[in-house]
Amino acid sequence: MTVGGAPPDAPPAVEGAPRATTPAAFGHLIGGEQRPAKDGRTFESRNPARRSDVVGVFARGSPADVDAAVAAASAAFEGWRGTPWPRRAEIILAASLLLEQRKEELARLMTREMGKVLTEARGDVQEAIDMGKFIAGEGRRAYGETVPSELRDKWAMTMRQPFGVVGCITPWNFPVAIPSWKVFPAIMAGNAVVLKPAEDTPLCALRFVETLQDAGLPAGVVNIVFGYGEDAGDALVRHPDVKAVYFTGSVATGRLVSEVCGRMLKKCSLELGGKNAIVVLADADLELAVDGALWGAFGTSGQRCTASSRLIVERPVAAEFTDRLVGRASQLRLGYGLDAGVDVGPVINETQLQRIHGYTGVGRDEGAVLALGGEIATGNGLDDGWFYRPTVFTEVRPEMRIAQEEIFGPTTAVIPVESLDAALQAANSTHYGLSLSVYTNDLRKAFRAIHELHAGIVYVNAPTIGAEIQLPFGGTRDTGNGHREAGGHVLDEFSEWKSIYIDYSGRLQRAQIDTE
Ligand code: UN1
Repeated sequence: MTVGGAPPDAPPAVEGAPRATTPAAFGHLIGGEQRPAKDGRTFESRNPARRSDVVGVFARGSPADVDAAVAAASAAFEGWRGTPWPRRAEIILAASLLLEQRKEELARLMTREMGKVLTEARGDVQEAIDMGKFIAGEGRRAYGETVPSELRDKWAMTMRQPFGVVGCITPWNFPVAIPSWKVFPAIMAGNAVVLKPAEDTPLCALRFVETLQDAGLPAGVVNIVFGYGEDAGDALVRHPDVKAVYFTGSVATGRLVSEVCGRMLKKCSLELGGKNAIVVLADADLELAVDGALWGAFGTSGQRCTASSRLIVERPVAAEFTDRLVGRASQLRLGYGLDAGVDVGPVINETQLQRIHGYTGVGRDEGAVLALGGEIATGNGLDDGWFYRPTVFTEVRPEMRIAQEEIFGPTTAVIPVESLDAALQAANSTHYGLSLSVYTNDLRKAFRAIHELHAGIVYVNAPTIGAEIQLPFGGTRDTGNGHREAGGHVLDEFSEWKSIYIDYSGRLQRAQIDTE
């Protein structure tokens, strides 16, 4: 296998545009260089809107590749840890500015590699830019504390220290933003990283890390092993030299990651999805709520852990809300996200398509009313992609599986309720607790909802998607294990504290004993 870009017989790669030629081949990024898999295995990344379009062929990681990447990260760690915080920040800021320059190119690649429409892909890259700029500010902050000692002539203070080599495992739905949420703060704090991006979006991850290298990041500080969870991801989590693991993905995989980390006494931060709800109260601005539901449920084809997959509506306005929603959703145009006028792109792959369709059967069997969609979309140029029609179920009860389980597709469930109390109870009735929202013009009801909705993120008069990086991101219950990404406290996730005592009395002073 040749690595590092287009093979000799291929024309220069034009990202964002399908090619009919031999696809480019890419190796793992280890110690600043692309390397083929030790066992020579590869896998393809394909355009989900045009299955015949192969975005690239990638090294498929095995435990041996993970070993090599961790060794490269370990070798780079000491030098990086010793690099002053402001200098590390400058590199991150420079990478963010490069991302700004490359935003369009990267967004087009993203649409090609995972399907989200171009405007949303631009937003994904923007979220990474925001994260880089935000965290770079820590380079001249990252304050520790000076703390009074109980003894005379003794000084006490704290400082942050990195963990060492950390592992980041990221999903395909935000293929630049989510790696940035983990990698930028990890390296800001002085860690070295091995990143295992989702097998569906390897090239987005590579392009993201290349901006860091182009901005001056020393080789080996961030490494990538491509491939699948069961071999590369698992080996990364189990590696004894990986001191902390940051994972975004499914609850089932998160439990496995957490079990291994628990046994090995590693720090483990999990972000595991949601079954988010918009509550629409009878006094709400209904058109605003429909706008929000449409964006929250069908943006990114519903493939966000923040997606508005439940719409809990007070009975007096449920019929009108549903009619307007179905009317608007039926107008959404499916297609390739690089084509003008497309509102909704494909879903990521065939497995997901079948899973989403399977839930349509589940909803029907449970007695919910299918008001829109419920089918795989074909014709009009959609046959070569994984497209699913925006789907709306109505007359859904909170306990139904389609109202409890994360579908991760363009399917939403309208749940009529009789009161604010019933709405809040229904909203809190799943195992997840990522993002919940309420539409109301009644201040008292809004504040009651803010107080009682049990989630990591609550919105008022906005849908469940649209988190900004300067606030903590994460959720309660099975959405995670109590950690938050992003936000002003993010360095707490990526560093540990060192407490320092300096005794300048010149004599032995015993704490707790020689106090006056
Ligand atoms: C995700 O779906 O995993 O709030 C992340 C949002 C985005 C991030 C979503 N800013 O929807």
